[in-house]
Amino acid sequence: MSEVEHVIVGTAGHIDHGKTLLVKALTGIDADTLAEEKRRGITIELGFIFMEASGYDKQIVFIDVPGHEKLIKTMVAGASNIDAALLVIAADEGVSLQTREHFDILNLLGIEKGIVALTKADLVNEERILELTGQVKDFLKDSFLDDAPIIPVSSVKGTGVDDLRQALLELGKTVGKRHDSGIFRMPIDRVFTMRGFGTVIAGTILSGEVKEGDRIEILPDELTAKVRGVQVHHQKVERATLGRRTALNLQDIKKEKLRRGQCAGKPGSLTPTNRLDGKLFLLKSYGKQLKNRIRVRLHIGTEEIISRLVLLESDILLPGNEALVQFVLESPTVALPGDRFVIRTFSPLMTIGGGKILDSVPPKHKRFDSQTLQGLQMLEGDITETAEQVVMDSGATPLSSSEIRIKIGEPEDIVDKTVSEMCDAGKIIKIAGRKEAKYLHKNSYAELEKKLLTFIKSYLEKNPHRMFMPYEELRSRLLRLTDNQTFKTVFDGLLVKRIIHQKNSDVSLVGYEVKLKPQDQELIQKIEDTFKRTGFSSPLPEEVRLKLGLTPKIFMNLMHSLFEKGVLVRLTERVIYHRDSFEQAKRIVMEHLKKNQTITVAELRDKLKLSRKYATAILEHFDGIGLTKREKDVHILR
Ligand SMILES: Nc1nc2c(ncn2[C@@H]2O[C@H](COP(=O)(O)OP(=O)(O)O)[C@@H](O)[C@H]2O)c(=O)[nH]1
Ligand SMILES: [Mg+2]
Repeated sequence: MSEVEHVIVGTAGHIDHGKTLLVKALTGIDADTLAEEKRRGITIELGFIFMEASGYDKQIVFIDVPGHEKLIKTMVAGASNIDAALLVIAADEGVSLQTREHFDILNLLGIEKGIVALTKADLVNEERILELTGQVKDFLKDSFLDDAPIIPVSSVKGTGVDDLRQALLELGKTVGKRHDSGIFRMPIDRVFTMRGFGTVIAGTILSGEVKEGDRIEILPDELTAKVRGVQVHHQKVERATLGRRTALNLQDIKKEKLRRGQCAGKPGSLTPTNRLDGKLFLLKSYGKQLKNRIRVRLHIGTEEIISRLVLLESDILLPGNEALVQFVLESPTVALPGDRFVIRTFSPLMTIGGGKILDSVPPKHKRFDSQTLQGLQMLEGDITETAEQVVMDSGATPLSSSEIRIKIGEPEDIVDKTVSEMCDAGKIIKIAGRKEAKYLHKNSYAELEKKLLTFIKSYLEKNPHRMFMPYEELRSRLLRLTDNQTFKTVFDGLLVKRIIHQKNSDVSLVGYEVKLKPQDQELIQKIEDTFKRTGFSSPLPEEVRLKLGLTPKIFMNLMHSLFEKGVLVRLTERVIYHRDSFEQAKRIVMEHLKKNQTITVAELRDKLKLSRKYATAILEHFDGIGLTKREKDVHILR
């Protein structure tokens, strides 16, 4: 059963124009099942009615919405996910207040198909039908219902009902497949308890699928529940997919925690937000200009939220115009880019506009900020632009293909392809070296490169005697901005480009030279001379420092630059040689080893006529750098 595609048709029209009776005439089923609905003769809740049609390979499902002006909220919730509209206009009354409002809402929600039924045809004559048909045509001019069939019916007498049913079946055939991001999402439009079935949520699946045993999340509350059972068309099924009217029996969750307006989704796939960015169209019929920060009712999915409307690019919005806006919500919700919304004013309660969500988890924006506006305009564009904007917005935090997918709500294969094209085009940069590749926008990447170079530069400025910055210090600075893998990628990139170079555990800028003050230059020369002169019997560093009368800090800096240049070689903490003495010692040890295969500390001591301290330091240093190795009391070539 669940294999059959659903065509979801929402009724629309003024109260008492005959929507509910028409659905009953088409299906034999009364949508007004509540006792209150029966008593008052009006629709209060959303009704879902399946139309049986033999030999038809799709399933028409009606959502019967209330027409009462106070129940527009319910109407929007019902109409937000429909494939087509059945606009009902009573032949005797013609186009009325809620006919207009419902029609506006259908337009704002981006509904693309529909049929018009002129109900209560039995109450008027042929002439009136012709006249009304003309009026309705004018009313629908240039809208999505421009070419829609207009069919007179009488639900009481049954005339025209077959024609209408036939037209609906034809229309159903033209409804294409819905766009699927592959990730389960279902705005909840009803919550109830069913005898023997427990707590049930119902809705239309917007994307992905759900099956028995799945864990789902209820948002924005971030509650999880387990799907005990799935029903489509009153039948138990194993799974339900995109576009199906679906009822889910939940366990591990209390009924009191559930309500219309929440959204069921794959855990972790939707992020609750208190802000939404969108493009808003203000209805011409509103007739007034809109000011910044007015409070509106925002209808999105099956939810209604009170919200401040921040105009991002102008001080006022004129009727019939569009603008980029940010909604500041009074309670959180979840949405995805591309979702449609409708806004209504408080008093009088009136639909005044609607549009499309561009960013579903935006930061707070400064108004009139050109970068913000540009970014939003880009989100309005095609998928490549949207994906690029998403990566750009993420800054120094790289995103994987699946993270990008979740943010833009597009199918896996399309996103993967887009990502690899953007990567080839150099718009985004791959951060390699992890299980899942992640990507950084080229601007953020360039920004990190710049930061890295700045860190090295400022280190070298602060340490004028040093030619290098310790690698670990650079790394820890970068890690305040990004993760380790990104740091490595940026660092290696600069190495390859020969902008920086690395020496052991130090890094510097290629071509950087220490420019010392003349007096420092002089001191350095003095230190060098001291070590050169003393040869193998070099002094303790501390002795040199005291002799020159330097502070430990200044002395250390000067020594550092001698080490960096390789003028001095540190054998141990206390034994330092000039490079000439070091090379000479090396030659002597090597020659001895060639002749005798082994050398001991005592042998070297006698050879160089040195104290044991120096001989030990020399051999241990050679062991340390892997030239020799120690075996018991002798050192041999490695
Ligand atoms: N004579 C006549 N009455 C109708 C027709 N359709 C609906 N009605 C009546 O109009 C009233 C409102 O109908 P209902 O379906 O509840 O309207 P809704 O508010 O649009 O759902 C009811 O009393 C119906 O019996 C029709 O085709 N002919
Ligand atoms: Mg009704």
